[in-house]
Amino acid sequence: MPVTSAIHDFVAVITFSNPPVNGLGQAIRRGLIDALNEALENDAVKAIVVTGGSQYFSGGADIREFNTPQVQMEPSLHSVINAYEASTKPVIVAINGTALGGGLELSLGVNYRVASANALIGLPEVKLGLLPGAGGTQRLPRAAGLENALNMIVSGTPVLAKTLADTRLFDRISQGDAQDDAIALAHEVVAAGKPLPHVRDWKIDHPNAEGFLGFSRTAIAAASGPYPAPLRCLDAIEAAVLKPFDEGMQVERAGFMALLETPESKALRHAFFAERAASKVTDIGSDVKPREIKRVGIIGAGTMGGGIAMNFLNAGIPVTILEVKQEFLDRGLTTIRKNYDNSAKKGRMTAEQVEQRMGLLTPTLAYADLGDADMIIEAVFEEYDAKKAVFEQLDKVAKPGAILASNTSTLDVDRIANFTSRPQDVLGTHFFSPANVMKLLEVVRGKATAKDVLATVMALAKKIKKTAVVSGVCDGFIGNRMIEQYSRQAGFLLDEGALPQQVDRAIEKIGFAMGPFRMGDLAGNDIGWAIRKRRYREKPDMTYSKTADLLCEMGRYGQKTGSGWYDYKAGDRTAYPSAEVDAMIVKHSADIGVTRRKIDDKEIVERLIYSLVNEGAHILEEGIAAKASDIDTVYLAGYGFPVWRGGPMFYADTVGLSHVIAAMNRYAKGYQGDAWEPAPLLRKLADAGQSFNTTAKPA
Ligand code: T1G
Repeated sequence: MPVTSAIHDFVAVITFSNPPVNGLGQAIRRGLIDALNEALENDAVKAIVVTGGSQYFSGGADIREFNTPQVQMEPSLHSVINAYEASTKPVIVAINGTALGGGLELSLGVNYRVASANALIGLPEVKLGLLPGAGGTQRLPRAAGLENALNMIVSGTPVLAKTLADTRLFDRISQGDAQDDAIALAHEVVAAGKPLPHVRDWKIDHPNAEGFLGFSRTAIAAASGPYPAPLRCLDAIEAAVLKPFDEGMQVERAGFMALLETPESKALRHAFFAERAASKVTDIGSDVKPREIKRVGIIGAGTMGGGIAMNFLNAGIPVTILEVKQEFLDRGLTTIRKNYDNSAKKGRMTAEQVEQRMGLLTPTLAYADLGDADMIIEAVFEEYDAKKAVFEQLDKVAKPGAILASNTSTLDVDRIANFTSRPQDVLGTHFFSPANVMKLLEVVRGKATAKDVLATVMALAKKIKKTAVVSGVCDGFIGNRMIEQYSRQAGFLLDEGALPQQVDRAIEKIGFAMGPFRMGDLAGNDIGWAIRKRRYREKPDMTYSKTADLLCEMGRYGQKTGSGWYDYKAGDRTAYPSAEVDAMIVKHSADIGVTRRKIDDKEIVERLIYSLVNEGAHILEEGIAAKASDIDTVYLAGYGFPVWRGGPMFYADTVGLSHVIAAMNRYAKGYQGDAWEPAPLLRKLADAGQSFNTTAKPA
């Protein structure tokens, strides 16, 4: 039963349950109303306690209902809160654990609130591009004070209940069991015949509310960038201060409805769902039991290997790290320690924690020392010969059932798996650099990868706080295969008339963290050069602008060599446009007989993003990605795609796929037009008026 009632003496205890986070879904809302009515009709009941009865009081509105008819069905959350507020018998909420969004708003509608000291309390709606839509903006400032409420609502960050102990929000902070304390309070209220207080009647006390709101408006406007929600939150809070309660509720309602329709909120909600959906693999059910990972081995103590190791150390998992030479091992360990020491200096961890983590790390030069590892991750050179040497060794020393993973970013995982006698235990774990910082992890499922191996790595990813997305085997997997098309377009734009700074500026203006050329300078242009050299052999038909090769021939590898697409000054990461590079680009256009033309920002943005979209469509069609939202998650978590645009596939859905095709057809008539052959899936969906993302289709 989603909602149950039990009578303790004369107190009705109503408990609602809706795993995983006690969201206030339709069945819960209905059950809460029925249980209330039953308690009101029962003469033996003198007071009512409402509780979530698990580690969650409630995560708020059930977001799984957001795109379904249930969300419109009565009773709405408003109706539930109104009914509880109108109760003629005292109602006490027992906040046993996390109370977020609508869960906190429900609590604010009743007469008394008891919270566990360590329960997390928050209104996180702003993180979904919304504002609290069930009275939170009106009641929280009355109960927790204007400044506390504003901070909580505008940041969306939850706080511990005990930090609000000196406000009117909670009548009691519980050190033990919140439900027991709520029942005790019910007894007191009934015995004393206490009145039924309502938060809506309370005044907002602040010595200079208007001054504070004015100051906050300036600060929020400056900090909220492209997001409309924070200022809308402020509007509603201001109405709580300046207007009667019911009028304030109308301002809140209007703000909520307006935000619901904004592309930013749609994109944020899509991103939230997409990330959680990515961890679910269709053919792996809960019957597939993950293997236990108690110890990890890592081959290679370079930048990648060291960064990967830190993820496990941070999660308390011991790591054995292997190198071929003592000198490399020493250097790797020094770097890891330096990273931790830097974090300690910035106050992010204590000196003791640094020692604890370093204590979990065992360096070795001997493969035999990896015999007790439950999972071994290889992070050596991107060459088959190097991988072959490592995996043949691992096959000899790894214990039966150990998972063997390759951190390759472009090579064929199936071929790597066949270097061993146990391809079922092999898969790819593609970390992004710096591996201890970047959230994305592409988990590459080989043809032979066993289900429990994949399930293990997906669960492990959660443990080390990565956003994991499953990719099939192909050159570049999801992220890099798409970025190659994007880089090709960036190069063609140079051939035709643009300069690196113009391309970067155009794409950064729409919200990308970094344009393709600044990104190349950061990552090292020599890496792309090496990959292209391989491509020239393997795929001679694939065309590229020569400018990137010419740049490397000039020795301009990027920040690490002090110059790349841009010039750099020592100790300064600012990218300064380079006259030398501009001249090289202009000369190259002349050499290939292209008359340079002025290219506008719109064309730059469309060509860069639609090149991602078209390759994404191929990837989806080939089953390399299981769903469009997985591709979006890759780009949001790993490639600096602006979150408020929801990822490339969602962005294309928002533009409309037929518009995307129309633009591609235009570009097909231009320079290097062959790149613009629409993927069959894109064409099919566009013809049918459909979108890539079916579950989170923008309305
Ligand atoms: N409803 C339903 N399911 C939810 C949920 C929710 N509100 N929140 C999370 N889940 C699922 C999630 O999909 C995942 O499922 C599992 O719970 C664990 O989540 C009118 C309109 C609660 C702090 O914005 O911030 O009230 O993948 O992996 O790190 O004002 O989820 O296991 O199947 O994230 O422990 C306001 C959003 C709604 C809360 C838990 N509420 N959620 O974090 O685990 S709007 C929110 C979170 C609202 C009213 C408005 C976090 C969490 P699965 P998880 P976690």
